[in-house]
Amino acid sequence: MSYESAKAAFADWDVDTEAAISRLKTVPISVHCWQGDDVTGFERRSGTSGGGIQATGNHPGRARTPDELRADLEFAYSMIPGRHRLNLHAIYMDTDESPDRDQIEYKHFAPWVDWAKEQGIGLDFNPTFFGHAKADDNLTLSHPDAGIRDFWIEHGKRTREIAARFGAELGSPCINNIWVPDGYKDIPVDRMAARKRLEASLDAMLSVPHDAGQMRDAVESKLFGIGVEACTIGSHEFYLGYAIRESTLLCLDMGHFHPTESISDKLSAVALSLPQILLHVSRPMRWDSDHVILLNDDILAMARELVSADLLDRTSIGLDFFDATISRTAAWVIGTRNMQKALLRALLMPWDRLRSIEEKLDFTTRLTLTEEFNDLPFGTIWEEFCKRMDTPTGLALISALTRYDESVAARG
Ligand code: RNT
Ligand code: ZN
Repeated sequence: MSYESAKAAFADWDVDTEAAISRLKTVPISVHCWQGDDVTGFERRSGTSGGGIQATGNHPGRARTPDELRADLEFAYSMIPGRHRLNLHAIYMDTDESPDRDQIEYKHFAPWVDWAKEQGIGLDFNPTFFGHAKADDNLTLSHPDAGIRDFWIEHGKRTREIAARFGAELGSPCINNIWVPDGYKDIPVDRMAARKRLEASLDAMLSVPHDAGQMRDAVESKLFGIGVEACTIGSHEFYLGYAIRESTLLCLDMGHFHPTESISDKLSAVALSLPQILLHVSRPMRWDSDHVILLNDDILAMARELVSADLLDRTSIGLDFFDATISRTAAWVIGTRNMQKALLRALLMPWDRLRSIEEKLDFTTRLTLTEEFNDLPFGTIWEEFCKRMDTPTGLALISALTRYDESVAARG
């Protein structure tokens, strides 16, 4: 089908495909660096990720150095329409020095900023509270030992400073997202004490004010993790309250809730109390497994809420998945494009018509319309978008992904 006839098919429903395409161009996705190397990082002092985060698989081609990771990202970005961001974790330093987490400085990450400037992309950041001897108990900011808490508080403070510098250098606010693995494997007797310690540590970490034009704090909740089945200190209720009280962003990760709960329903609810939201778009399978996101009902429902509730301008869309059984660059490309496809579909919905029918409580027509509408030629609009953005689709995309994957297979 030609773009012109697809455009006409949408116009029959009073949907303007040009407006949808223009809007989609302006939505950046924060691509997470950690899909490129299975959450390993470039620290010289520690190894596996830990903290319940686990990438499984041994597909060849894992990026082993910052240069390899940047090369992989450049390729991935060239296959993703539009201009996006990079989400770095503190273990992705690029330096010959071996600073411990409480010693990291901007200079250890400066090469990333030079590269981001060259690429014309913004950076986001994350303190890394896992994969370290001082996180072996799965307790960091809520550890009963004040020395351990102080170590992690210092780490967090430093990441905020680095994030602010990222934002200043790149002229775009850097979101610094705090996720800690803290929790208990078996039933604790004093949840309150642990939560008070986490709260006090966060307060100490966030005590230094930073310009919101340079950096913004986000806090990420979780239901449970492997090894912390009985109690997660930073639960949803904990962080929802904290974010509202302290004016931080709330990060909603799609893998961090009970499987029958969905982020799509939470967005409009939390947005009433929070000015800005961060998403970790992910695909949980049976647990927080971080599979590559598909264009499935969950993603579509979430994108629809972002558009329907007019939340696109105050939501930062970050990705959080890592699969080591497939090409890591293909994983980035497929996942990011799926997020964009979901947004495009949402932007192409006949919202006015649907809203007026819902207001009349005409649920039959609402269902008929949404289901008939599914047959419209969304794929043709997506193809047109990719063509305008100079990005391949279909067979051309597949062969480019395969060629790149073959070119990095010898990395060992
Ligand atoms: C862990 C959280 C967290 C991490 C990243 C690497 O369950 O989702 O966001 O995946 O920080
Ligand atoms: Zn996450």
